[in-house]
Amino acid sequence: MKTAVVFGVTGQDGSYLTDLLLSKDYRVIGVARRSSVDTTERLDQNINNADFIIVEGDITDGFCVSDIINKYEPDEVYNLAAQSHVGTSFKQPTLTWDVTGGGCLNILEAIRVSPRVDDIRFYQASSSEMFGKNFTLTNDGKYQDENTAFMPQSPYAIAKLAAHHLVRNYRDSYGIHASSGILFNHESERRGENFVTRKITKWIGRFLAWEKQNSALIPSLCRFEFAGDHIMLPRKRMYLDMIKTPIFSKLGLGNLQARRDWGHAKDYVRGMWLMLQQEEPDDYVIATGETHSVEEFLEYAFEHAGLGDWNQYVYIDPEFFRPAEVDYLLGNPTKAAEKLGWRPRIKFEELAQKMVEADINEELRRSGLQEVSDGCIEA
Ligand code: NDP
Ligand code: GDR
Repeated sequence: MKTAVVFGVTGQDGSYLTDLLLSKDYRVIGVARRSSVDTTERLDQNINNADFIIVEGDITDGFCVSDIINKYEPDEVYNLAAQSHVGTSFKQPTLTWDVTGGGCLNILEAIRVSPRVDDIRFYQASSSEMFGKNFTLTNDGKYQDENTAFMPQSPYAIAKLAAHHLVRNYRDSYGIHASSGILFNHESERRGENFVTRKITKWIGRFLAWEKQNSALIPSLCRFEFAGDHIMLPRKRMYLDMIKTPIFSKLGLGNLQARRDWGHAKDYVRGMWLMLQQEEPDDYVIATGETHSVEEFLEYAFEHAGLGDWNQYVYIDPEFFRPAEVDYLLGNPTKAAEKLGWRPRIKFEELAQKMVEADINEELRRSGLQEVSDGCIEA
């Protein structure tokens, strides 16, 4: 039985990677940092699996990282731990540097000094954010691949790029089997709620549950009306007393023109695993090869939820604009397809559908309302 250590196990990718590795009969050691509240919600499905062990650890503590690697003697180590929010990295640049950059160095050093250095394979979660403003322009169009030069635009991307170069340097200098996956944005029903796709689908779920809860009270309700940054219920003043929360805040967003190459996290963790099954370590772009704007995601998600024109529900909040932006990301995953046999199974529309449906059902359930059945959402 192979053993894998997963740093960042409580995150979106950590949870999907754990599902995948356990399905392949690995023993998984998931490293979670100490927190005052439980952070293992995404791992509930595996918590009673005897092959899954959660250990406490923080990647900014080199001794702790070394102890874990020496104690559990892994065959594979995945570094998914990071301060992973680009917007937050502008507000907490030092912390981002220590966790997202320094954390990777701590793991590489722990592997380098381990007596089992030749038996350990390492995966680093690099990011398309490292390309920042840059792209490759050919007759086939504008995209990023393994040969595109990096031009990072945030403290997060700069920390990721430092880690990316460290991985290459440790591979070249010490012969460590270390690979970096340059992953483009990947989302899911388990995505953190302050990333833009999930923020949108979560809002839709909460709004529909709120609307449904109140219209259950008032059969003749004329839906709602719009006022400034709020949506109001109901039009008829006589019902106001019966309604607990007559107003609902609109969805505040920043730059809607940014374009991203969005895939599903479940596909992307398969790419991580495939990289570590190769004889030689290397770097690979993992992406869908499609690009869409935030506005297109909004349009699609609101349509699918049966809400129609998103413009009525959204306001632009300057708080969510970043000091520097990455405008255009479109990955070319040809190398991953040719060398790893990796291809995305879920693309933009199915991804958005899955997220919208999951959030509507979760919010309806939470409000004690009946869930909608697959693929038939009606507002
Ligand atoms: P998440 O933000 O969901 O997860 C990050 C994980 O890192 C969480 O488990 C978090 O723990 C953990 N973590 C944060 N700080 C520390 C620390 N000091 N010590 C130990 N663990 C820590 O990210 P994703 O799952 O989306 O992404 C996984 C990795 O891939 C990240 O490195 C991210 O930067 C990178 N990436 C992600 C992409 C995406 O689109 N999702 C694309 C490209 C790269 P806690 O739960 O306690 O907060
Ligand atoms: P990103 O993802 O920065 O690409 O990093 P995010 O979803 O945060 O932003 C995508 C784009 O949407 C714009 N945007 C908003 N973003 C957020 N979070 N909230 C808003 O209200 C909002 N309004 C507009 C952003 O400006 C941006 O252009 C993600 C993370 O998972 C990184 O860890 C990972 O490395 C990259 O993807 C690839």
